[in-house]
Amino acid sequence: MTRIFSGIQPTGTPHIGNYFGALRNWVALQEDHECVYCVVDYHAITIEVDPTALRQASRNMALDLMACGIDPQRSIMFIQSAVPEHTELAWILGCVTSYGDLTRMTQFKDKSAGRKFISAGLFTYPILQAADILLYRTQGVPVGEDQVQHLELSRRIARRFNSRFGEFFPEPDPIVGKGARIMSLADPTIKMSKSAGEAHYIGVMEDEKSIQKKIRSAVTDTGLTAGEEMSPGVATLFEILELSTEMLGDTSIVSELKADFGAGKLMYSHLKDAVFENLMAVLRPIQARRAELAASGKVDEILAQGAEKARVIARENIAKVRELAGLG
Ligand code: AQP
Repeated sequence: MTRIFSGIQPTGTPHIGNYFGALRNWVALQEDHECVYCVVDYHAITIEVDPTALRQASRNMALDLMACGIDPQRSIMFIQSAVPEHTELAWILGCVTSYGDLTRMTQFKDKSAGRKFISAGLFTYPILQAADILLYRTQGVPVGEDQVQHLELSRRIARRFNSRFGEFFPEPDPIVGKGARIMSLADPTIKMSKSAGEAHYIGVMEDEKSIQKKIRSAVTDTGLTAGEEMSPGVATLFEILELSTEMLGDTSIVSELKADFGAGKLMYSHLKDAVFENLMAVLRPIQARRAELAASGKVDEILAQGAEKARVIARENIAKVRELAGLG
């Protein structure tokens, strides 16, 4: 069975970009793949975070993942730092990674811009990401579009390791579906993300009133006449509507509103109402599940079991890597 790996940073609540771009694919892939899903706390410390808050955030993210549909009975779910083989492999892979390749990573340029202190960890982040993926000899990685460049680097790192030490790692393929780049509703020229600020994302667990307010104040345009090209803000609203209605199994409202748009008579308030109603119909059950899971108090036990299963694979693969690389 094909093995899948993916990770998410415990930097607050997941947003609907994370959900539509990655997490719902994580859930679907559980049906017929061996899935390994990780809360990547080593990645989170590449920038300054409060240690107590981080430990809690990792557990909260695990609860969020389960609420979204990750089933720890079927998938291996754990916190990255509980499997230290990730960092051991990262060192080894760092020795087959080209410095020039790292300097071309656009995410580093974006994330380091405007920072007073730029950690070496932020720069070498893609090597740790390659280690996360390759440690499980992963074949497929469901990600949003912003991670495709890093995945291409992981493939190059796997090739270099294989040619220097002997064939061992498969080259992981990106799995990129619809919704792989959801834009901010407050500024549809930038990606929906938490680091851009509160206004720029809708949290999966966010309060209904707050979601409604963000959708109502989403940037559109001053009204277009028939035949004009859709503005980025309106396109983003339609994308969220389409993704939500697809999940709910009835997309007829999308065709109706698109026909109105084509005829130049779409009222954006109708579009926004439809986005809010359908998005909430997707999010409400997830939010209800999240509340139940938090009350059950079992997250530590689930994560410990996940880490144990992950370590079985990790130990076996790191032993082989050490042997191939002449270490120990
Ligand atoms: N806007 C997005 N649209 C679609 N997919 C997205 N992903 C992230 N943003 C979007 C995908 O979600 C997965 C987890 O991403 P992550 O761990 O990199 O999450 P994050 O960095 O915490 O997400 P943010 O909020 O977007 O982070 P910042 O603010 O740091 O940039 C990945 O598969 C990612 O592609």
